[in-house]
Amino acid sequence: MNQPGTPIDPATPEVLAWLAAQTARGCGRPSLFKSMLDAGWQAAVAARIMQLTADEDAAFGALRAPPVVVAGALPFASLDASGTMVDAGDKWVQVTTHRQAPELMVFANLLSPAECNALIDAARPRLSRSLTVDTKTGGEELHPDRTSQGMFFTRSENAVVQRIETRIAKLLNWPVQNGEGLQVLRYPPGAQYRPHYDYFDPREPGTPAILKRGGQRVATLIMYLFEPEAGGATVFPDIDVQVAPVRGNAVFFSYAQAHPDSRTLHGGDPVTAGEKWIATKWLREGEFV
Ligand code: PD2
Ligand code: ZN
Repeated sequence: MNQPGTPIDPATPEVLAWLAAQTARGCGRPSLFKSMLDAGWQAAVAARIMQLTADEDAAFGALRAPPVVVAGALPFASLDASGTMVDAGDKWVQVTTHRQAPELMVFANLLSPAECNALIDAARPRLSRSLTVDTKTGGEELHPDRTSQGMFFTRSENAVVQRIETRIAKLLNWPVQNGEGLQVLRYPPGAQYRPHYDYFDPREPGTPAILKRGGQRVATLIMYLFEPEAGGATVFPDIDVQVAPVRGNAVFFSYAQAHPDSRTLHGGDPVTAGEKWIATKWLREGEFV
């Protein structure tokens, strides 16, 4: 096995010779791909070595390893006896929407107006055009799917951030240390966040490097800090859910599988008037360092 991060070309002469020999024996392309997976090759690497066409890639999908299922528990909110309230430590929070498969909740007034303002004021001077994690390298890149501006707080960076992180940890039964730093995004008019998954695609070559900092993402909490005058809903096309960006409210969803079967495809609709501000907390399997 290659050491993670070692930039070597996996298509060694030995592998290419083996592929040629199998082909000469009459072994078909699907069987060849399956043999590589059985021998422990990652699907994305095998696909690259075999130079699969887009059609083959789609057709061989069923041969790939089953979705990566995150072992162990997931973040979750424990409802009280009424089924509508959750204890978040320093306050009780009302659940206005609750769905399963995927687990999804909308919380009302998770943040106070003063907390929303404090995050915006601290974030504003540090905004820059949003980056996303580059799944090819594990670094960061400017991404055309995200036309907002953003910044990251470090964990516990100031008193308000610390208070909110402690509240989220209690709300979702998940250790503070397993959370990434809060990300704040500002969407000016016209900005949007095209539909995507928040987990890191196991087939991407940069994913092993990303996962070293606490494993997979297993849940997302998007908190609305400032309401646009129009547009800006968070949408989940696979489950036909739209969440209005109401100031202080938040939407939570978890994903046990780093796979589209999680049905957690989601995006931010374009803001059509005014500005939208959010803070996102992504939760990892393990301690985020
Ligand atoms: O701002 C949103 O509605 C949004 C949509 C999709 C935020 C995120 N993803 C995110 O922060 O991951
Ligand atoms: Zn997202």
